[in-house]
Amino acid sequence: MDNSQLASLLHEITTLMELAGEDSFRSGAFSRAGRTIETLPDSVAAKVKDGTLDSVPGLGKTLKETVTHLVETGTCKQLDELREKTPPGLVQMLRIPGVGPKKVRAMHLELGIDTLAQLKKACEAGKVAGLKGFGEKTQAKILEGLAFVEQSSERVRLDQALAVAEPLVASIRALEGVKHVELAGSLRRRRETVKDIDIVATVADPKEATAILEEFTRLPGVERVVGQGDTKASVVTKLGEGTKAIRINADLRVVSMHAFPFALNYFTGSKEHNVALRQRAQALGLKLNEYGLEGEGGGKKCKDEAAVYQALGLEYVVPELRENTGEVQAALDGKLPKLVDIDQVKGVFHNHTTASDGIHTLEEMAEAARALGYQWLGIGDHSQSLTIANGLSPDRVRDQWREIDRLNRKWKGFRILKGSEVDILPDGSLDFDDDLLAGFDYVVASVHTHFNQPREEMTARIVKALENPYVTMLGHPTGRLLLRREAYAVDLEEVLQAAKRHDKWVEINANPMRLDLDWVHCRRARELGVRLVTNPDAHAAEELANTIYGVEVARRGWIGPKQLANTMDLDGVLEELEARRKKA
Ligand code: DGT
Ligand code: CA
Ligand code: ZN
Repeated sequence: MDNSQLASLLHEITTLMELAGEDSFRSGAFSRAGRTIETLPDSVAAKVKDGTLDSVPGLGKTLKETVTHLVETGTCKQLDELREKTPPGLVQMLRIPGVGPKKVRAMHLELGIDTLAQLKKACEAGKVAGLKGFGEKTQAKILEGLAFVEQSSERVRLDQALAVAEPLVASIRALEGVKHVELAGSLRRRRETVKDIDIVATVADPKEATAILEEFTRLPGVERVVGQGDTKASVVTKLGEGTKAIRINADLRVVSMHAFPFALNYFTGSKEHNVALRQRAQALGLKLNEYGLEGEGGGKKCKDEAAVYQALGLEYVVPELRENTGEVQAALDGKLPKLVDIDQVKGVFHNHTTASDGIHTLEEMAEAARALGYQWLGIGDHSQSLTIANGLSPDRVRDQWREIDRLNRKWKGFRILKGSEVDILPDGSLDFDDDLLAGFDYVVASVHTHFNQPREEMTARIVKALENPYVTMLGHPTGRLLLRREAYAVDLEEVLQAAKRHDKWVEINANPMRLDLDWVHCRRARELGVRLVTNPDAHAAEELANTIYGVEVARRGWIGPKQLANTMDLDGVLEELEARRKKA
């Protein structure tokens, strides 16, 4: 069981406890433990096995027992009992915007509603409106929300949410009277998936807030209004059309100029980062919340977020780092890392052309890379055994090399690099023999088949591939497809250790559907001193721009420019690859 599976069981316990009406103090402990475990690079399951669970912070006696049961059996008594007594429909109802555990409980206890279908019927019959604290309006919202739940998945990918959120923010910025507007929430922190779009804005004149919120609900892309008050509006936005349309909830909060930095900071989160900031404020005798920072002499003025951190005696913490994984202490000590920036990327290694399963030619890909300001572009088409992706035979590889040499005579200060994305075969050997591999500038080794191998076998397979002297880097190390396909079972700690031992790089695949290595393990790679590299794995020229998503993962993982191989300039990369080949 990996950490994210374990965390989701803990979150499930929290949710079920809330639905059962249990004390929020008790249920909160499970959700906090889940959040902690999500951010740990080491396998908690392994800690259970070797009896070192004590090293996980914040687990009391009960939680340790629960975690042990969950790891050993996949469940625990408490979870079994909760699942037993909770109709699954109640959990689904929580996805209706504006409906929390209290409302679900009321509908369940007083109207006997157990399923979404029953809820729909009850709303249509007007029964829900009659419940204490509900009313006609709430009932209508629930009906609309039901349609939303039917059409939306629980979380959406970062790129999908940004595609909706960025134009939305630009439109709000253009509204008359709006002073500042920023994305907040997990989207601003650039998490790989998000639940919704959080936006915070401010107006010069508080009387204008209502008008701004009203205009917001009418912006293009807004499909439906979920709720609208004096300071906040919630809408459902729509991306794409027909059965493939994606619906994302978006909240706009309008606050006063004075409160803006505090509100932006609060709604950016994460929740855990906020808690740590509040503790820091308390230690200074101050009180921090979404409205301001209060001391003995009254409220402090902060002109922006940086000033808020300054008032707390902290270095400014960029949103990507706000996960309470040590950033507040580092900010206090003046030891925050210098993070890599997209402008520092000089090239990318893992891209496809029409020779395998890409849709643009070598030359088209190269021109697109030049347009992005890159100094070099690595091509890594698939290898021979991957026939579904039109993998290259050794002869076709040599044809491609000749074509690359020909093209490379055209440019000054720019080069195409000869690479391959070579398949790691089920036994860990590579899909090309060493003689051919020696002829490439570099080699990306990736797993594309036999995803169901047991964990030990998969780990050994990848470690063996990393032992090959011609392999430069490991491609998409877990094979996950966000919200679609789980990672294959693999011990990333062992893989990272092997990468360290053999001086190999590990890819952060920048395709927004993948984003593996994930940020948690980037943190671990950083500790181990394993060099990382981000690659868009572009199958079309425009996908080269996806590199930004990989850089965001690196930033969330505290990675600086030196540790990301993409920041080498043309001379640097040629020298580095030459040195590696000499060693091989
Ligand atoms: P998401 O939407 O699940 O991808 O993640 P977030 O972080 O955007 O979470 P969301 O949308 O529920 O709330 C946005 C921010 O608001 C969150 O990052 C921190 C703040 N916030 C929300 N609820 C609480 C709370 O109960 N306590 C504290 N301290 N902060 C909260
Ligand atoms: Ca959010
Ligand atoms: Zn691949």
